[in-house]
Amino acid sequence: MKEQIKDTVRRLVIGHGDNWSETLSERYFDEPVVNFASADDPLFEELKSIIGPWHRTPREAFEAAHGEDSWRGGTVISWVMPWSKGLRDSNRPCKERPSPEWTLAYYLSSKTLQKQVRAALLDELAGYGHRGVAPADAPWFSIVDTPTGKSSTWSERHVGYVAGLGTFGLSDAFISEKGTAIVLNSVVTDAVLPPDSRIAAHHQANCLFYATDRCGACIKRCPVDAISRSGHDKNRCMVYAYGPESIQLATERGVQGPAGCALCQVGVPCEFKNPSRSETKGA
Ligand code: B12
Ligand code: SF4
Ligand code: SF4
Repeated sequence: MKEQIKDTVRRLVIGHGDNWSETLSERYFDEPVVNFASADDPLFEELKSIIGPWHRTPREAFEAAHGEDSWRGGTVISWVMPWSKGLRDSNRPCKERPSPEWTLAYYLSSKTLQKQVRAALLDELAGYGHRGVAPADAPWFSIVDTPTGKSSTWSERHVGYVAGLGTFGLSDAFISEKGTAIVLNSVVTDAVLPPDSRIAAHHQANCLFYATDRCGACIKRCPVDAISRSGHDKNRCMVYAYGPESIQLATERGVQGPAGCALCQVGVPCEFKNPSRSETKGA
């Protein structure tokens, strides 16, 4: 069944009508990488301390959709959607704002593609007799204000970490085997499937800064100094990537919403691969 689910996610992403750029003559997204976590992995409960008590467990997510005591165990399916080389090439020379192609790709993927892929996957699982929920589309999903910046009730990156898809970087970005120029999605299902293992030594192991004491390339890529050796300033990043000037630029580009940014996710060693796979401390 795992292989069927992987094939389904690949088909849904690759075949989606919005996964094509006329100007680049290329897809926005390459083939996704799909992993599985046991929904009862104790790490999901620990996320309430790591992130905050507002973060939901898979069981809570499922029971909010299907009723109290409906949970009999299950799986979280988490997937990485890597941005294509053409799209990354378009954003790499940018020093101030993202390329027009990036803005359009960000808009299409967040407004339609991701939502429709999650819904279509849940439909396919229902065909096999399994119930599920897409937390990102649930009525309880929200972005939460904290003193250090925005958080959420379902963090796709932390879920990806539990599923063994990668780790966090100095810039806060999630570094997968397909790098950091990615989008992450997940659904919870009551299908009980063997989980993938977490091979990373710790939650920052894929980042060269933490693995080797070198790098910091993302610091230089950020136009507003939101990244430093002490990490990522989320508030500064948010104002730049989603604030009024970004919305104005998106409007000029014919898109409703912010223009996005992600300059720290291209032109860096972790752009399209896990850079610490062959480089470890002292190696
Ligand atoms: C709120 C939000 C933001 C906020 C805050 C980001 C943040 N760091 O949390 C702001 C506005 C700054 C932001 C900016 C951007 N975002 Co945003 N954002 C989100 C959103 C909606 C929620 C994030 C969330 O819940 N954070 C929770 C907090 C707690 O995470 P955190 O502080 O980074 O977590 C740290 C600690 O938990 C710590 N930690 C400490 N101890 C331990 C122990 C363990 C075991 C673990 C696992 C972790 C851990 O590790 C983390 C890193 O320091 C997600 C979508 C989603 N639902 O997940 C997208 C998301 C994170 N954003 C995304 C993107 C692409 C962007 C932008 C590029 C903007 C754009 N779209 O153009 C920038 C990139 C910023 C950056 N350098 O990473 C992608 C991430 C892609 C990636 N490779 O990481 C996401 C996942 C959307 C998606 N579906 O793909 N975003
Ligand atoms: S550019 Fe270097 S320091 Fe920054 S997240 Fe990537 S590997 Fe880590
Ligand atoms: S997304 Fe843009 S503003 Fe935010 S940290 Fe990366 S480069 Fe800086």
